[in-house]
Amino acid sequence: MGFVNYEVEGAVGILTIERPRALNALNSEVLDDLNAVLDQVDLETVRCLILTGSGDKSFVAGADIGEMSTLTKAEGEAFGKKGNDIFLRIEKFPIPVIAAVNGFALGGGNEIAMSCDIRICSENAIFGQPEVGLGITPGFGGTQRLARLVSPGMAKQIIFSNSNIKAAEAYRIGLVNAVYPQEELLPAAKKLAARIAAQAPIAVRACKEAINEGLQVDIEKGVEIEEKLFGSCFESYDQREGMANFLRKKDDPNKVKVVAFQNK
Ligand code: CO8
Repeated sequence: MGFVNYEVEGAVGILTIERPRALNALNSEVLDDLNAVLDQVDLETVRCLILTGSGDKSFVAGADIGEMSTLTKAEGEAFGKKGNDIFLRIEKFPIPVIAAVNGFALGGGNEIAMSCDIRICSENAIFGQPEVGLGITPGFGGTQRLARLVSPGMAKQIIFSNSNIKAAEAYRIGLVNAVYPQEELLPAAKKLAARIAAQAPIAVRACKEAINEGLQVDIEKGVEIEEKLFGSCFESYDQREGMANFLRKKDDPNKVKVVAFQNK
């Protein structure tokens, strides 16, 4: 795919946005390619995705400012919807998605990272929503996800003042879960993804759905959502075998084994 490379290593899929001449900025073609690559993910075998950017300077330097510069109001709204539809698809993608933020994550770059389930970054990562400096609002979910992920007050400060933040500050406010030297970032993302991929896939998917759906409703409805998803895991091979393995292990520690979950 032109601007998005997709590779599979074991049960982990790695999507790399590759538009190095524009620091991986998102134009319509990149967004289309990303959507097409998501279509290719084989959910039978791939259990976790990593999203990263090419090179060691930029994850994604935002939406393409050249493409946006002449849009009409209607075209602006349509471009916002195009990005939002794809970012919602990432957010709701059945398997977990880890953003490995390897440099600038500005505007649409921070927004795509926030649509992933987990964010880790390199020490040189810079996050920000510079849109008000360009005369627009964040348009790919930034006002919504940043306020939910950090806090409304912190999101407003970052967005209103067009202030970029460094990796350490992103970690302090909870925007990323961990910071690594650049060369250790992808290996760390792969290690985390492989660990997730080794768990019972039906259960991991259900956890993602429960957390995402539950955050949209009050606690009573949230626990109902969890109950249904919890119940849905029973009678699966993975639930039976996961629990039987624990019980065998209790009888005889020599019987400890790693369960090969089968996604069924
Ligand atoms: N769009 C298009 N091209 C870009 C972008 C971008 N967002 N970012 C960088 N580039 C290009 C530069 O134009 C340059 O191209 P060229 O070599 O042809 O001149 C190349 O990438 C390298 O960039 P720089 O020379 O500027 O590199 P520096 O190291 O000097 O600076 C920065 C790096 C600080 C990242 C700088 O490039 C920069 O500030 N980029 C713009 C960052 C930005 O403002 N991003 C937010 C964009 S707005 C947005 O994302 C809104 C999302 C919602 C949209 C909703 C639509 C309705």
